[in-house]
Amino acid sequence: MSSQGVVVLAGGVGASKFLLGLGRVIPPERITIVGNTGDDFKVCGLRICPDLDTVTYTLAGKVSPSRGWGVAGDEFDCLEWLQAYGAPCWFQLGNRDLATHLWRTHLLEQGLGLAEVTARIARTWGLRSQLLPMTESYAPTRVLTDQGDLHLQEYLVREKCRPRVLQVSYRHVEQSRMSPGLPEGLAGACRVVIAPSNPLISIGPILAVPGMKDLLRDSGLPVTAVSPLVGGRALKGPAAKMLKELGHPASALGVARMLQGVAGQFVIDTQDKALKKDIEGLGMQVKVTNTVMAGPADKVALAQAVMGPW
Ligand code: FO1
Repeated sequence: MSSQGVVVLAGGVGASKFLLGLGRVIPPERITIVGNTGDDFKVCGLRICPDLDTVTYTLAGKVSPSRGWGVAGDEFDCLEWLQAYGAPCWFQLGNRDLATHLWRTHLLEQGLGLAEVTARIARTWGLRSQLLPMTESYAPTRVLTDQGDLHLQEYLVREKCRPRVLQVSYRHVEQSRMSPGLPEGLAGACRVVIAPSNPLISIGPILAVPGMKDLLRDSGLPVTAVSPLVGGRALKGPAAKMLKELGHPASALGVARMLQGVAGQFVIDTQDKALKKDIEGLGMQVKVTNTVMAGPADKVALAQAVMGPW
């Protein structure tokens, strides 16, 4: 890889949209994606990697456009049969999507690492970028709430984000190691991008992998983050509610504070231009532009803004 590569830390839906745009601005082969696996989950013994799958399906043009996750046109009769057996079925797994989880679990049981398994699945669907899980071990994000300690997916999907959040933690992350391939990706890169993803449950787990922050800092590369909050609201997901309940400002400023010391450049939406000075006060360069990716042109324009000049 030439030194024109980009490493992107990515959550699910927002990150995937951004990656579609970035892949039109630089060749996709030059993009190394570090995917969050903190939202990984086990259903009937199957290993589900929602964010890795959302990135894969989106870049492959197979994602459900209405949901932003899962496979377009998928059907759910396997889930209906599972329900008849009494299996917990609040997590919607479509028939085609289940094939991915069956195959991933099978390969993991054969002894392959999650990085290799993810690469094989990505190759199957023609991804030209390199997709790496943040770690190969299982380090699920837990949400301590006023209704108990929940797996992230229980909080997000089963409880529909209703409980009040008291704490977010990344279980077993201290024992995890970053995936092979990341140092090489960084060695050929000219920039690290933190995609517009929830800082607590998408980017937080990636940065919590031991050595990750040091590796980014020691790379000497500019680290550019895109705010996932616009006008104090997340376009998708519970970022604003979670930040507020944990005592952070539910705004681009709150996100910038969480990324202080990691990102030196921050992209915020035009609706938030009043926050520019405060974020600059954190020692970050700030760019104000449209960050709402409604269509393909918006995605490309945002990727161009991120890539500079700064
Ligand atoms: N999100 C939901 O709101 N409801 C679901 O039933 C659901 C199932 C699901 C299955 C596979 C998958 O890859 C993603 C799925 N998601 C579902 C999305 C997921 O819960 C989250 O949006 C991410 O984990 C956070 O990025």
